[in-house]
Amino acid sequence: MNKIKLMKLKTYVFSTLCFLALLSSCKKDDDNSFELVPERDRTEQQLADFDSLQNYLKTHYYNRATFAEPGDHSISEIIIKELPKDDSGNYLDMPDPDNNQMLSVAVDIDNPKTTKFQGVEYQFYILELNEGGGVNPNFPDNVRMNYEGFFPNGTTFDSSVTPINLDLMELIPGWREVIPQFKTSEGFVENSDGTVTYSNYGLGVMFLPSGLGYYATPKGSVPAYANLNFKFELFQTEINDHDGDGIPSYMEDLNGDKNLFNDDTDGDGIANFLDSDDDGDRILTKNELTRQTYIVDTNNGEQEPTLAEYEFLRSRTETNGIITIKTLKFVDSDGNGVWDHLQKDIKKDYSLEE
Ligand SMILES: [Ca+2]
Ligand SMILES: [Ca+2]
Ligand SMILES: [Ca+2]
Ligand SMILES: [Ca+2]
Repeated sequence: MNKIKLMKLKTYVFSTLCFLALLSSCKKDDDNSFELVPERDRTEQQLADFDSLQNYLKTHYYNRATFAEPGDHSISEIIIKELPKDDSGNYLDMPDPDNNQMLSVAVDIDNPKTTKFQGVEYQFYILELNEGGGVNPNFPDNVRMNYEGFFPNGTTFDSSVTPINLDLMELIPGWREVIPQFKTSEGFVENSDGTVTYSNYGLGVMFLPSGLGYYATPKGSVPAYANLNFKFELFQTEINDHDGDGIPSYMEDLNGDKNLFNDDTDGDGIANFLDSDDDGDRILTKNELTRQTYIVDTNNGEQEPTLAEYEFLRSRTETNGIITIKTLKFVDSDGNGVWDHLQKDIKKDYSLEE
C-alpha cells in the first residue's frame, strides 16, 4: 500500500518537472509554430482571483437557518444562491433574511484566512457549519470524507457519492490548509445494510483561489486559473507515514512550512517524507530510532502510557485485557542537538538490540 502511494507521488513529482521543463524549453522559432503559454505570475493571478472571490461572496447567500437546527447535517443540505436581479441586471436584496445569510457575512469577508504557497501570500475563506467532535487531521494525513466541488457559477465539477478515502498529499494545496482546521466525527454506528452513520463530524465549505487549486493545469472539467469551492464532511483520519520509516509524515516537515517536498536532509533529491534513510548513512531511519515496549494489564486497572513528544506508535495489540504497545523514539546519542537519523556520522542501529 505504501509502495503504491510512493510510486504515485514520485510520478507526480516527475510529471510536474517535465511539464515545467517543457514550458521553458519551448521557444517560438517561426510564425506558424505552436507556442505554449507560460504560467501566469502567481502574485498577479492571486490579486485577480481574490477580487473575484470577494465579489462572489458579496453576491451569494446560503440557508443559514437549516444549520441552526439540532442534529447532524449533510453537504446535500447546503444551498448557495446568487442574489436576485432586477430587469437591468442590478442586484436586489437577499430574500428571507430570517433564514438566509450573505456569504460575505458568514465567512467574515474582511478577515480572510491566509497562507504562503510557492512564495506567494494567499487569501481564502472557510464557512464553518460544524467543527466536528473528533480530532484534527495533520496536513499530510489520510482522511475519509464526502465532498462536492463546484465553480462560483454553481456548476458541480466533482463529487463523492459515498465516503471516500483520500491522501491529503495527493490533493490540491487548499485542502491541506482547510481540512486540518476541522475535526473528524465524534463517533459512528455501523448499520445493518453495511453503511456507516457518523455523528458530529466536521462540516463546511471552502472558497479557494486558483493558486490553491489546480492553478495553470486544467484537470478534468476544471479549466486553468479557476477559483474552486468545495462542500465537505470530514469523518475519519489516519496518520500518514508515506515512506514507512516510523516517523509520521507531518513530523518530516523540518522547516514547518507545510511543504514536504523541500525537506531533504541528505540532499539526494528524495524528500524526507519519501526517504527511508533520511541522512543517507545506509542505516534505515526506523533503525536509528530507539524501541520501547509497554505492557499494560488493564485487568489490574493499569493505564496506557502517554507517549513522549518525539515518540510514535509502532504497533498495538490487545489480548485478554493485556495491551502491548511498541513505539519508536527519536534519539540524539551524542547530545549535539541533531537527531541520530538526521546525522550522517552516527550509525547506531537499534534494531540489532531486539
Ligand atoms: Ca533525502
Ligand atoms: Ca523519512
Ligand atoms: Ca540513516
Ligand atoms: Ca546527534
